[in-house]
Amino acid sequence: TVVVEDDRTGLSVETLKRAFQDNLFYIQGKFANIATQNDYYMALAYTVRDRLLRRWLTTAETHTHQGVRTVAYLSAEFLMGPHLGNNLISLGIYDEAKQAITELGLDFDALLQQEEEPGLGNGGLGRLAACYLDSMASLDIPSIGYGIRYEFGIFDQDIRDGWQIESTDKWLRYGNPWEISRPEWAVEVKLGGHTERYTDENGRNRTRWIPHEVVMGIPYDTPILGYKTNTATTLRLWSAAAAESFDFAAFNSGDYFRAVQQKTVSETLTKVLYPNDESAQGKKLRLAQQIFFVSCSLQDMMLILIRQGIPLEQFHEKFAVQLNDTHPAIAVAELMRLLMDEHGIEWDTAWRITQKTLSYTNHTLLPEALERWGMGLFSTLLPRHLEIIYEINSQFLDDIRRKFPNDDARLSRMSLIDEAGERYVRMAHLACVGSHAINGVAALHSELLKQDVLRDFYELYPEKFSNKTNGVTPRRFMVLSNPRLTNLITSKIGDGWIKHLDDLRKLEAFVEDADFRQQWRDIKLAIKQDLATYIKQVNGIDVDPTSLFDIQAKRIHEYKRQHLDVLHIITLYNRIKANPDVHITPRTFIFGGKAAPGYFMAKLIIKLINSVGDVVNNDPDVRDRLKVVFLKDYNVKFAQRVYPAADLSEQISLAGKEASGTGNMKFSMNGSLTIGTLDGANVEIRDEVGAENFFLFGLTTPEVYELKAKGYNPYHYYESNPALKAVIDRIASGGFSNGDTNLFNPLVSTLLYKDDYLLLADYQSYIDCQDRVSQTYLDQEYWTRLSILNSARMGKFSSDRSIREYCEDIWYVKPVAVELKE
Ligand code: DL6
Repeated sequence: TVVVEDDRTGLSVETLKRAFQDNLFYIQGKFANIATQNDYYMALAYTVRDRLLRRWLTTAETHTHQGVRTVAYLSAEFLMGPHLGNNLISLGIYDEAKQAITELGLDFDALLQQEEEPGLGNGGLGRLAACYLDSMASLDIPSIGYGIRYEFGIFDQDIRDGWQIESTDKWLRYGNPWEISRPEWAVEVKLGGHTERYTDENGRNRTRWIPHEVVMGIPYDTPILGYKTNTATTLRLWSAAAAESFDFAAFNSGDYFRAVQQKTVSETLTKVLYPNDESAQGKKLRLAQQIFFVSCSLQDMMLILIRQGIPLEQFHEKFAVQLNDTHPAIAVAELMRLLMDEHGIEWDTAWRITQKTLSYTNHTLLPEALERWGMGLFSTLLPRHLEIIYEINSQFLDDIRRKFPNDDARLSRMSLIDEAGERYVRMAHLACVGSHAINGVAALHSELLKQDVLRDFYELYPEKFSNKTNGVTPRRFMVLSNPRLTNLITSKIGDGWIKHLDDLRKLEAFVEDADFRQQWRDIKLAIKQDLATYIKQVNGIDVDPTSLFDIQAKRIHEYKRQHLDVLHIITLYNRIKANPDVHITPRTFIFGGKAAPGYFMAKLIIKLINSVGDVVNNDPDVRDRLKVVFLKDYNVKFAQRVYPAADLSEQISLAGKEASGTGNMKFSMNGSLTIGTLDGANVEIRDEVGAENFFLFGLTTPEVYELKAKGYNPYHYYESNPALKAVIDRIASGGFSNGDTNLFNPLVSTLLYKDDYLLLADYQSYIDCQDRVSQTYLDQEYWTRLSILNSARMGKFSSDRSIREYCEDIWYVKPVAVELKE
């Protein structure tokens, strides 16, 4: 019999080819001679999307039919990365698609590269949300991600004369084949205005909000297919639109500008992602973005229940809503408002539902990242929410008074309103009070929350607190990013590890197998060679792939201490200058990361890296033993090339500052060794891989506290350490700025006289540790053993493990199998 596969669902190479050509013709409207690379990418993307749709719709149908309990993951950021390759992996047709495209005479890798990634996040927090969506779908957890469809995501970064230059990220320019808009499910969001009391038909006192403005939220849905399962969940991103797009009264009176003004103002709401990582600025538009996506999402959940005839009193039974940091924390007041004002539910019931529904993850210990909103702004934009927050606060403070009588200091520390000076609404406090669960993102971070940042809340509600150490998806960050290593691992232990990452432990059996080690090394070298080729193309710098690739890739921030890495580079450079024949293990220092556009010091660090590179890379005394490369425009797509290429991963934040880190996990999984402090998840990574397989340096968190308490004097370290002094002096005297002693002065004087992040205190320990790294790298067999053990012991850091913990301890949501009907 002849079997003809359906062009929209068939998975064979022949069918994929036919479907691709069909989509090129009927969707892109092009034939081969005039088709652009982007047309080919789109045709392939639609071919893949077609194959997701059956699973997606069947999942929705199954979940609706069974009335399942669902996780709603609320996040202002989802840093998804390109979808095409990941979807091919999840569908299990990566090789077939590659063959089909190649047989059509096209370059498959070029088509993958063609995708403009949706950069709807700044860094770790947004990427974590994306990993969690992947794991929830892969574990068959009914779930939906809710966020904002920013028209411009994180800016594109260029480097000119060593400085960061930003440009807008026009990711939607050529269309987005992965999303489907659902204007029929639009909802309205109110802003501004005032409130009024009234008595309803049952004689109850109610409040109504008369807004100044109403904005429409249009949902755009993207399928999230789990790895080799039928479950495809949804990422629903909201785009703002004017409720009334054209003011005819204004138009008719001849005021053409005013006729469209409302539309422009409304659409501004979701125009752009705020590019600040770890810093909160009380900007009106940002608060408007937060209420916008939170209100849209909560209303959407209510509509889902209403359509199914489920009473809203059961809201908390049907939805577990996770607040990804405080950006969605206004949900506490908004859920109360919707339940009471819009659906007539009494305060006490509404409050019970709210607390049972919501849970809050904290992602930062930095004081400047804790969100608070000035009262003036808050009351103007959200007058009704402020009333609700006042009432929550009044009941909350009564609670504290009962538990801790006569403790006014505690009351003012814990109040939802900061009243010392100008008044602010404290969003972390609101989130803590309105949630039934509060968690940090690594063991150390969760402990520090309890001891320090949220100590009062821990004393009041110890039962709410737990730790959920972050994880990352091995599908994107191993299978897709590192096919060579994936194939080698799979050839030895089968492919079960992709869903059960603990299985990587089986690799330990091969550590003493010299052939295996050789293969492992060959793969690393080949990947480094690829990166070297890229560096040559983009940066014009020749790097030696056999040198130690020492990589620090993450947002640029003083607490992450990229400049400590630079102090090491200059230390080595000084050794060479003092004695050109000194032995140096050849190293390539690679940096990647963006600085917030308004963060002067971070931008100056980028300039310093590039300036040091200019000198070191071109000094004949160095004899190419050291190279310094800054890779511009670090994003998810690029990160996927970078993680597999590292020998050494730099995780060198000051202890007690990095909540978790997730890059640390991605590097280590791909066989790089870590040099790091006892900060964030480094602590647990070291526990897993073994202390002997981790390069540890630096002060511990208690030592940091102690040093600061007794009065830290960075200048003392400078004066008493000649090598350190020589490094700082070389920068200060213009050694990397053509003699200009002003350029890096802000950095130098901050280090000498302030040094909040204790670089000078950690300097010697870091240098000694780096010397051990250099020594260890000389023994390639030994290094390879450590590299294998690092991968083999990373099972804990799969986001599947994190999601299982959230499901069991916080969400109480169970997997639901999805069967495809024939
Ligand atoms: O939890 C994800 C990620 C952590 O791994 C990083 O350590 C942490 O810095 C980051 N936090 C933020 C803070 N944003 N806010 N607020 O991005 O979260």
